[in-house]
Amino acid sequence: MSATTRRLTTAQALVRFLSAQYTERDGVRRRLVAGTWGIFGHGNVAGIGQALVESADVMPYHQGRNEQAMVHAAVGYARQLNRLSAQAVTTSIGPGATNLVTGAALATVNRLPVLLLPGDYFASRAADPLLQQLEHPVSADVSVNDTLRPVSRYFDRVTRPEALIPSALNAMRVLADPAETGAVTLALPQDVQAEAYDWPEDFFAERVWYVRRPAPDPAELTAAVEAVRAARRPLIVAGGGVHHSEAEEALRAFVDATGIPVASTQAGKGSLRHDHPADLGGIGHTGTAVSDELARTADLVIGVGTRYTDFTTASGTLFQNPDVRFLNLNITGFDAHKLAARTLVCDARTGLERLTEALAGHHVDEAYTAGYRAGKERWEEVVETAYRAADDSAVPTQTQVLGALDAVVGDEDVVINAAGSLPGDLHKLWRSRSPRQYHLEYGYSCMGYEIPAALGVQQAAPGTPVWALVGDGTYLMAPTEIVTAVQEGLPVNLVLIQNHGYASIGGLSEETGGERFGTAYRYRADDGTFTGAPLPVDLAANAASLGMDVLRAKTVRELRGALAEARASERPTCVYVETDPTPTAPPAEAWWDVPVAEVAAREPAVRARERYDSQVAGRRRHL
Ligand SMILES: Cc1ncc(C[n+]2csc(CCOP(=O)(O)OP(=O)(O)O)c2C)c(N)n1
Ligand SMILES: [Mg+2]
Repeated sequence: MSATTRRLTTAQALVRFLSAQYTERDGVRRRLVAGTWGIFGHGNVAGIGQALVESADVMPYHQGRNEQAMVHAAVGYARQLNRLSAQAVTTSIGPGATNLVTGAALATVNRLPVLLLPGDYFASRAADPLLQQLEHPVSADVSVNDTLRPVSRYFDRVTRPEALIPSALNAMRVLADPAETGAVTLALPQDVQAEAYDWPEDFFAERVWYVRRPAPDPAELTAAVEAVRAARRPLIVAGGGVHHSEAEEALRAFVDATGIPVASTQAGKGSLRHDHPADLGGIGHTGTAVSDELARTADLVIGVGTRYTDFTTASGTLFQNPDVRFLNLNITGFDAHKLAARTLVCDARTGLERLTEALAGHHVDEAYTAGYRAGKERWEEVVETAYRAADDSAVPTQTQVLGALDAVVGDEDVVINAAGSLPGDLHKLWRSRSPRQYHLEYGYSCMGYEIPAALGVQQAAPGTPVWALVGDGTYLMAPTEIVTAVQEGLPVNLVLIQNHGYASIGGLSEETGGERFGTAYRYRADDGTFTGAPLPVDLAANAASLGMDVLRAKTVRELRGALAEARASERPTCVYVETDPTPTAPPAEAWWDVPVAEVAAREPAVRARERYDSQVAGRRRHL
């Protein structure tokens, strides 16, 4: 160990430290924190901000417009790179910091790494209360940054310079740990950021964080192999862990060897290519008929890297075989133990490889494979019907928009979406051609993720066509990073679907007795409801005003042309399309629990409750 020291501020030391951190997996080394997004105000302008100027050669800086959006961009980046590289986000104190909360929750829910560096009050308390400081009357050390604790996988407030050393090391450990990763927050009191300290030189040495691939425990593996051999109707549920682990090849080898079919969650879709004979598409509430039918009768459900959200289990109603058992392969014990499963707590790729070896010679019955292949063919017809427009000169429906996009994209394109009616349509219909193509954020389903995430994905995959698909409601929630795309010359594509409000929640409201209340973007009518004419907004003009090229498509034919033009363009381009609301999406194949009023004065809610009670009766607890 060298005894030399370097005199730097805490902020300068942190930026230097971050620039020397690397991950390594499968022999590939990457920067752990590859860049820093930032919006400056007091709390970071003279601390981290000054440090970033000094370190511009080793720490790229990206200017954002909204703190939440900067986190989304960083999350998109990390997901595209299989969590092997992340970005940091620095903010001022107060509102800049609390704007991080939604992004942090999204990162943590989806198990995706992001480093958050909000400014904080003076550790010295020399000038309390600062502008934007929350004074908690009975807990003097509480600041607004404490709102980040429940949504962070690691949190520290660095109240002295030297406390940065353990804190920064722990932050890297959590960011790079596949079982623990998520949002990591280092709250940085602004006086400490500017304070000088004699840092041991070794703090700045290059450090490699190995992203481990733990193998299954031998006893767990033996039990798992027995369970698979005994199963007559096994079904794999592929989750996001397959992608994070880059286990797609291992999954395909397992499936080719055993004939066990794969249904996927929103995060797991694309684990097998859509045209693999054992790929059944999405599962659960937004799943395909063939997946959900198999799920109802499966005797062994093999979850690989899945969290089993209510969309996947149809709120506990999907897996109806009285003898169904679960086998969960997951890197976290927490997820592996869900549904009282047999567990394989290990890396997805390593676990699948070991299972394939141990099951050599095992294959499911031909009658079973023939059955699901026929079901898959029937569903392909459903997709064709939903995609096809009888008349090219007509206004497209939403599924016809997806059909037009399907016709234009290549294998490498990335399609990003998070909320509205698109996630359901995409989960049922999208034909994923490559592992990274289907980028659905459905852990947090956060309106406004799409556009900033497209920036992060584009930064991580230069030269790849990237599409953010958004509804009008989602667009209005967070169009800000269009400006950033223009500034950075990121040629992202935006498909903006105008249907005058929340089509998805409108439909849900109708089903659950809410009578579409408050879900349309319309003028207030004489009776006080928002049922007047649609609002005269022009979102295409809005996107153009932020600097995007805009192509307006009125018909299916124009849409196809516009999508092709956007894909070829080297500028950020928005394809704007107003859709025909005629429903052309296949209906849900499984339920989703949204509790309905048990007593109500209005008839629609009374009827909805009757339907609700009959669905609830089908819920199972798996023990
Ligand atoms: C930040 C956020 N707020 C609220 C919701 C609840 N929500 C889910 S979808 C949706 C409406 C989306 O509207 P739009 O983008 O126009 O898509 P459409 O439903 O019309 O397809 C809402 C409000 C959410 N998912 N995220
Ligand atoms: Mg809408």
